[in-house]
Amino acid sequence: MTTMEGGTMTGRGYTLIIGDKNYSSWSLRPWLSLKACGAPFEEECVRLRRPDSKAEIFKRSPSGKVPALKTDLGVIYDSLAIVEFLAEQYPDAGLWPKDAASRAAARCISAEMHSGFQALRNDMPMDLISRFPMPEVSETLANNIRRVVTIWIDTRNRFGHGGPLLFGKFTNADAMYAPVATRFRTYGVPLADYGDDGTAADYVDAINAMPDMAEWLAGADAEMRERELV
Ligand SMILES: N[C@@H](CCC(=O)N[C@@H](CS)C(=O)NCC(=O)O)C(=O)O
Repeated sequence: MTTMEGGTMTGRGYTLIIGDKNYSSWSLRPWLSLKACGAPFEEECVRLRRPDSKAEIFKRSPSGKVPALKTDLGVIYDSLAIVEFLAEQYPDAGLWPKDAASRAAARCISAEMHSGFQALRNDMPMDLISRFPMPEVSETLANNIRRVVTIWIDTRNRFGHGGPLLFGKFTNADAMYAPVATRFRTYGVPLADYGDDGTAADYVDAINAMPDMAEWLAGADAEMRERELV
């Protein structure tokens, strides 16, 4: 079977290797894109923060990181590579916007998230079910937050007319920014202090209101309860 681009279409027997749903922001991203394209898939969770976590991940993912997507074409072991792969495999799912200018913008902001925002990652790690005060805000962290707010406002204003997400309907760009939206809620970030005119706060609400986010959150909650019992 071939895709429209002439590439090989997989048999769709996907397994997504993920970390704990409460903590693994990189796992959440391709999981959301898989849900959005309606691809049937199995999940396999490797518990993070355990003595054997690294060894267990290496058994499944050559980079020693999650997420990884097992397909009949091989293991795709990076979040951005997975969502690109899904966009190729499911061209009708709209994982990238159809219009070239929107698609280029979506790829830019997705790549920017994938390769940057180190302070945001380190100082405000994803912890879905918890609520924490803001950490001490370094200049780098403040710049990271300001940049995310700017990206969300610009993208919503330019491309977001068809719905509440960055390009209206769900795209891979929302997958890349969804964990940030949860972090802003976990740490109660006062977005107005970072240049928000209400657009970024609305976007945080829109992401957190997605049914797929609710499903992931329920999974995180269940896993955390199970952790307490062990
Ligand atoms: N660039 C990778 C980053 C993946 C990553 O850092 N994953 C974390 C979990 S969210 C991980 O595997 N940590 C375990 C470790 O490094 O041992 C991607 O986009 O998939």
